[in-house]
Amino acid sequence: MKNFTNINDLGNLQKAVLEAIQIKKNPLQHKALGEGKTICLLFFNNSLRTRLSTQKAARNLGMDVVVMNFGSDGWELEFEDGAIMNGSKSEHVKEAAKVIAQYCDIVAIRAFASLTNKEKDKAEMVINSFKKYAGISVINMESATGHPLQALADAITMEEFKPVHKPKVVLSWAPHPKALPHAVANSFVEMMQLQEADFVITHPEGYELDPEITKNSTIEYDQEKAFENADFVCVKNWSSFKNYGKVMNSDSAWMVTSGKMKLTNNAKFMHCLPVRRNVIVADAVIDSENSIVIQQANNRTFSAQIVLKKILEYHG
Ligand code: AN0
Ligand code: CP
Repeated sequence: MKNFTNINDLGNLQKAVLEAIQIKKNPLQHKALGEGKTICLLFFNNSLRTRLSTQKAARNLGMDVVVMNFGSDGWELEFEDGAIMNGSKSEHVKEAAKVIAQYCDIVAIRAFASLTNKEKDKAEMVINSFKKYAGISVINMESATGHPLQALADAITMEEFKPVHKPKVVLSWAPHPKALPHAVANSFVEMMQLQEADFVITHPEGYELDPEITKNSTIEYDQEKAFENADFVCVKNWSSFKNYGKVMNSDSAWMVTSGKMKLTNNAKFMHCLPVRRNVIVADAVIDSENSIVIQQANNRTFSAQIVLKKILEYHG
C-alpha cells in the first residue's frame, strides 16, 4: 500500500483488523521495520488522539517522527494553480510538499473540511496536492471528507467486542453547538459497507450524508426505532451536507440517554472523541460499563501501526 487516504486503500479490511489485533499483543514486534525512516505529521487543525497515537505507532515501528503544526507555525500555503500570490499566503504547496518530501519518507496530514465550499472540500485539495507534489506516501489523519484511521480503529474495536451473532450497528447523529465535518461519519459508513452487519444510519431529516458515500445503506429517521436491538451504537455529530456546513437542528431530543440505550441489545456505546458530555451523550451512558470510548481511542495506535507497517513494507 503506497498511500492511505481512504479505508478502501487497505484492500482487505478484515485481514488488516485481525493483523492489528495481533500487533496489539506485542506492539514492538516489528521494531526493525521502520529503522532509518522518518514520518512527518502535518497538522492544519487541532488533535489529541491522532497526534499522540500516530507518533506512538511510528515509534513502535522504530521510526523517527517530526511533527509540525502548520496552522499556527508554518507559512500559510497557497493551493491554487496559477495563483498570483500577493495576498496573505507566503508559500505554494508545490514547493512546500517537495521540500517536506526531502526530509521524510511518509507524510501524514490533518486538514479539515472548510464547510463553506462543498465542491472544494470534495476535491480534497490539501491531501491531493501533497500526493501530487510530494511523491512520497501520504496518510490521511482526517481530511475534508474522510477519517479512515478512525474508521479502522472502530472496526478493530468492534471486532474485539462483537457478539456471536451478526451484529446490528447504528451510526447515530447527535446534537452539537458547532458545525462539524462529515469526515468521521463518511469513513465509518464506508467501513461498515465492508462489514457483515445489519447497519443503520439515523439522523434528523436534512442531515443526509453525501449520497455518493451512503449509497444504499439504510437510513432510519426515527432514532428510537434505529436503536432497537442494536449491539453497537456509534454516535457522531455532523453538519448538514445538503445545506452545506449549516447547523439546522441542535435538538437535545437526539442526545443519547440511558433510556434510549435500554432499547438496544445491551449495546456498546462508541464515539471517536472529543465528545461534549450532556450534549451528545448523557454522563450516565458514557460513564457506564457499556461505554468503550477509551478502548476505541487506544485502538488508534494499532490502526495507525498496521497502516504504517503496510506502507513501510511497500517501500521495502
Ligand atoms: C472533529 C470532527 O468532528 O471532525 C474531529 C473528530 C475526530 N471534531 C471536532 O471538531 C469537535
Ligand atoms: N478521534 C480523533 O481523531 O481525535 P483527535 O481529533 O483528538 O485526534
